[in-house]
This record gives sequence, C-alpha cells and structure tokens, in this order.
Amino acid sequence: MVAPSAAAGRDMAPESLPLGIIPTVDMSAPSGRGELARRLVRACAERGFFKAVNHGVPPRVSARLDAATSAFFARPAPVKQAAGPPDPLGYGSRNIGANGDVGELEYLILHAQPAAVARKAMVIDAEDPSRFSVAVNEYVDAVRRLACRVLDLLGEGLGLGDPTSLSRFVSAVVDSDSVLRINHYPTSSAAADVSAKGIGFGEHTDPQILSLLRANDVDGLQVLLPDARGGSGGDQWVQVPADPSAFFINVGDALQALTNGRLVSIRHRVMASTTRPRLSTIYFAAPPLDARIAALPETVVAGAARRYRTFTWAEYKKAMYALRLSHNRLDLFHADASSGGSGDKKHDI
Ligand SMILES: O=C(O)CCC(=O)C(=O)O
Repeated sequence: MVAPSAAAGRDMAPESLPLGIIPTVDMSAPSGRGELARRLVRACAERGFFKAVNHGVPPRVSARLDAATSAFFARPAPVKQAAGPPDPLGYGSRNIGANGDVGELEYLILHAQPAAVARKAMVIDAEDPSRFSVAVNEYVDAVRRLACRVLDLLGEGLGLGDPTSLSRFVSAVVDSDSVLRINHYPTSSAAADVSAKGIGFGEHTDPQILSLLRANDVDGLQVLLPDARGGSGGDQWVQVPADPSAFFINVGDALQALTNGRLVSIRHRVMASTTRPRLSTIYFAAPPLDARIAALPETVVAGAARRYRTFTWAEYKKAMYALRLSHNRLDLFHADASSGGSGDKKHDI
C-alpha cells in the first residue's frame, strides 16, 4: 500500500528517525563535519536512503546533461535504437534486463568512463559527439566526487581505521565499473492498461555501492520503509516528493555487504505518471570487476558473525544478470546460504 505522502524531514537531529520520514542531509555541514558523518551513518543505517541538499554538484552541469539526454530521447525511435540494444549498456525500451522485467520507460545506460562514453557518443549524437561526451564526463566527474565524499564521511562515521576504505572502491576512473543510467518515463498509458498497474520501474535494490539519483519535478519514486503507523509491523511504500535541486542517495547491496549489514540497501520502485514525463539520472558507483567484497573488519562487531561470504564484484554481477529485478540477490551470498534467495518473487507489473 502506498502512504499518501512522505514527509521529507528537515536536516535531522541525531537521536532517532521518526518512522516514515525520509532524512534530508545538508552536505554543507552546517553543524560540522563530525555531525554530518553521524547523520549520514544514521540515515544509511536506518533507511538506506536520504535526500542530499547543498551537495556541491553545479546546477549548470546537471542542466547541460539533461539538455543532452532530453535531446536524445526526443529523436525518432530508429535513431535511438541504433544506440541499443542494452547489452547491458546502451539504449533500451520497456524491457529491463533479460529475464522478463518490463517497465513504462525508455533508458540509456553508459559505462561512466571517458573512452566508453566517447564511443557511444558517436551513435548518440552523430552530429557533434563531443557535445554529448563533454556533458556526460563533466557530470560523471561531479557525481563521482560527491559519491567519494559521502563514502569518506560514512567511513569516518563508522569509525573505520582508514576512512577512505569505502571511497577507494569507486574513486578509480580507468578500471571503474560505475555506470550512468538515464531513465525517461513518457506520459503513461498505464491508467488505461490495467495489466501494467502503472509501474514505471519495478521494485528492486541497487546492486552497486552507492546510487546518486537526480530527477525532474515529476513524482514517481517510492521507497519501502517500515510501517510509519506502527502496529501491523509491515512495510509501506512511501512516495518521495520530487526535488530537482537535490540528489537522492541510496545504499546498494555491495555497501551493505562491505559493512556487514550495518548500512542497508533499500528497496525502491517508480510509479509511472499519467500526466507528465519523468526524466531521472542515476550514477551507480561500483567497484572494479575484480574487487573483493568482504565485510570491513571494523564492521564485524565483537561476537557478531560475518553475514556474507566474500565475493568479487564480477561474481555478484553475474548472479544479478541471471535473476529478476525484484530478487533479493544478497541472500545468495549469505555466509550460511546453500542456495538461498527469496527467490522467484516477481514484481507486480
Ligand atoms: O528512475 C528512477 O527514478 C529510479 C529508477 C531506478 O531505481 C533504477 O534505474 O535503478
């Protein structure tokens, strides 16, 4: 069930997060760096999700990327299809992955790495490929810096011996496996199509370390939070009010594993709008393919077991590509899992 609206909390005090509240974190650190680090840890431990304001990504950098990607989505279908199929990178429409998931959207997935962007730009903007490359690379630089800053602060807040232990997974450019995904949800006909139930992008967690999402002023994003009314103990889908000036940042599965479950990877989904198109851009900060993901020693507190076995990012991706979007993939990597997974739960498209 969908809660009528989400209160987007002001920059929250550190004590506790009221249920149903999406924390807002002021990245300009008005109360000092230590306090900012504590707030980020609390948001990522209790929600796995927060709204970042005063984040330092220049509006002109975001505007330039939005202009370039909107121009691409406005082009005729055959031109867009030339940048596909999504294998898994490239242009795609409706089909999400190779296992039967569909949504009310078209999208473009780019390897967030200058050489790869330059290659794709030749197809995406044949008239002036560097126009597209510059817009993407500038944006990726800015969001990578924001991701590293958040991860360093989380490292400090978690009391890691080396606070850069988390950001080092995503700071490299050359062997980075980070991706930039741009989703375009056209005005939906789903209201008339009962089978589609208005789902723009089905429920899932993000597999990477950290996701940084920015969208236009069209609502649609929902996160699964503990029931704000208490009592029944179930979870509730909570609407995230749109804010084009903010970044919405969530913990991914790999960060949950690296912190032994201390930070939580949150389930989310997008409902299709029937009235106005939604444009969202997500930077998925990922480790290099051969990176080993194991709980950092400081996060394995006295007496607590390691929750996940060590895996490489390449292994995790392989599992992810074999499963449906809504699958709880981390279950397969539980330290005591033989087969695992909450399995074949399908999202309600
Ligand atoms: O488009 C959005 O707002 C979010 C989509 C999403 O969750 C994803 O692409 O993984």
